[in-house]
Amino acid sequence: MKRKVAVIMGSDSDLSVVSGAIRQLKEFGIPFEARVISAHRTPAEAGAFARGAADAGFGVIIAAAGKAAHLGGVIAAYTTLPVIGLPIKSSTLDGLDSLLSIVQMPPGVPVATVAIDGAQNAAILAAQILALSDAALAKTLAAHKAVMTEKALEKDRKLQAEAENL
Ligand code: RP5
Repeated sequence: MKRKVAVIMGSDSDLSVVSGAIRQLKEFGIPFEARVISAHRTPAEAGAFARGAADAGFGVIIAAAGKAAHLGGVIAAYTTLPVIGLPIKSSTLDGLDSLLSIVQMPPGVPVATVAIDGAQNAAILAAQILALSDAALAKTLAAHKAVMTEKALEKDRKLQAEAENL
């Protein structure tokens, strides 16, 4: 069975950032479901979702949240599925509050945390986890990396040519 990625966010105001993860999952052809679930405003839903996530066919959960961003931690408390925390820059503290709230988990309950607003990396990391048991997806990821490498090499070639003319 092809496992899905859950993309959950604390508020719909996170979507402008989280959409980057959704677009990347779509590009990889990975099935996903997107939800607004809040650790603070809908804690019962958060617990129920996390407890049922594995049986519902999810393989990885991306949890995006800002400010006192407890969503990933609460989700991770209720499931053994890998949880990827995506800190959102949604406050006057420039997202540092979100980052620290997500990354500083106590021993025993990890949340794999990407950069502030690092939506694309959240999706790529989720894909890499699923690719451990999906050879076709592993090939897709290798191709994606090869394209990225070629783009960077092209930038290097271009810069070297431009530097000659400075
Ligand atoms: C967090 O509070 C959400 O993840 C969002 O980043 C932030 C602000 O939420 P809203 O007031 O926009 O709903 O829980």
